[in-house]
Amino acid sequence: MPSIPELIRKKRDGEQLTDEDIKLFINAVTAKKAQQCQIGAMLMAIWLRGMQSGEIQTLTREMMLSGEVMSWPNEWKGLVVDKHSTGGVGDKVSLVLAPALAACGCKVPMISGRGLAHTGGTLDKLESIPGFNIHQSSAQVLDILGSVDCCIVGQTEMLVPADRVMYALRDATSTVDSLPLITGSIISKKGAESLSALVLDVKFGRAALYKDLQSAKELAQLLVDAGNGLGIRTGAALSRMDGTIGRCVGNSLEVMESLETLKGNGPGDLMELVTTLGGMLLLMTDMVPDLSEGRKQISDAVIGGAALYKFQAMMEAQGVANETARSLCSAHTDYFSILRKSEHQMELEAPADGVVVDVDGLALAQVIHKLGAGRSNVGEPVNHSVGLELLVSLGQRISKGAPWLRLHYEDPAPSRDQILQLQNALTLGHDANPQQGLVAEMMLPR
Ligand code: IUR
Repeated sequence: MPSIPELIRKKRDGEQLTDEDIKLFINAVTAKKAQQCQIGAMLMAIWLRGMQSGEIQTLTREMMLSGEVMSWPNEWKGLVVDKHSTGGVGDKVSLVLAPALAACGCKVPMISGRGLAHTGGTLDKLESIPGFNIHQSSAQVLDILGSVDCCIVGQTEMLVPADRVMYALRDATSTVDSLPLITGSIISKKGAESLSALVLDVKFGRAALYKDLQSAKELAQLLVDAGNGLGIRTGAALSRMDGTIGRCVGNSLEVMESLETLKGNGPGDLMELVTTLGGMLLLMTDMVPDLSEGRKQISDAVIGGAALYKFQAMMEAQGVANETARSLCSAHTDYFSILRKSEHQMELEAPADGVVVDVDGLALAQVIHKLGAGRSNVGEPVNHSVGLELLVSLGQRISKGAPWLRLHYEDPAPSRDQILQLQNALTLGHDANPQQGLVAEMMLPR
């Protein structure tokens, strides 16, 4: 049996690791037999030398097997689905998509994450709803899926423990941005959910992890191959992430916009993503004959109110008081009587007459992150009330002095530089640019 230093040497020198090598290493990580420095050295060797597709496949499988793998009743065969996004600004897709899929007959054990760098996290958003409990055991997830068909929860202690160790060390060793490590981390957790189908929203653009379509496609292909390799029907959408998704960014504000979407008043870009990703999942589970029927069923579930009903039931099942859940889902909700409103708001004005040709989502997200909407270190609290509302859309004509952005803030107040950064995020022109769809390409399993 090779020793851990021998495995590190092999990868360091650019050799391929065998299935046995990878299994041995992941077992040592999980059993805490590998020293932190050894794990760090292996991560760096993988970062530098990369991995062949067979190695990535084995890494993903062994990581998945490092902990509990969920199992579902036989009657749910073919129906259990989930979505993963590589992270965006104002990305509230999960809050609308999970209940919409449930309304279409799927079972959705959605395991989500917290905010990372400038991107928000679904769990943080949901925790801005008083009482919402993202901590649910596997037994509770099974129970909720039995009655409500969807839940959105955090990763339990038992699920993919190897990823927990490796992820923390990746941060500490500057090895986060390694394609094999990203693939193993994301897909092992989806594998442990024992899914029938998975759709990946791989973003590209200014506010995404990968800036250009080509590198996003490379990641998407690795993720799709690894998912299919585990027996999950896996597809991906490559979606543009330059501005914001919808008009609200920040935890409470995004919950508000999600609820409005579930009441049929959603912005077009959010609806495009929800119907595309949902339609792909319905197609991959053979619930519909083609993508356009899948899109239609998801859209009907959102517009017709069936998804809102599921969201209300999910909130109640995850700890929200019935009265609160009912009130949030009623026709004329006073959202700020339930969700916390920031103490201060400030409106920024258009500096000239013109047409909105660009809004820099990254610049906006960076400012509200610093004002408390996101966290800089794991475990820090976030201020759910901090965020912003865009008051204009791309292509809209606006007059000098008209408000275009409302900032919600508390302590700290925005500095002069931060206000300037927000103001510079708006580009005005003479003519509207032709609008491009958000989804540039789709990859569906054969
Ligand atoms: N999300 C994950 O679960 N794993 C990763 O490596 C990244 C994001 I980057």
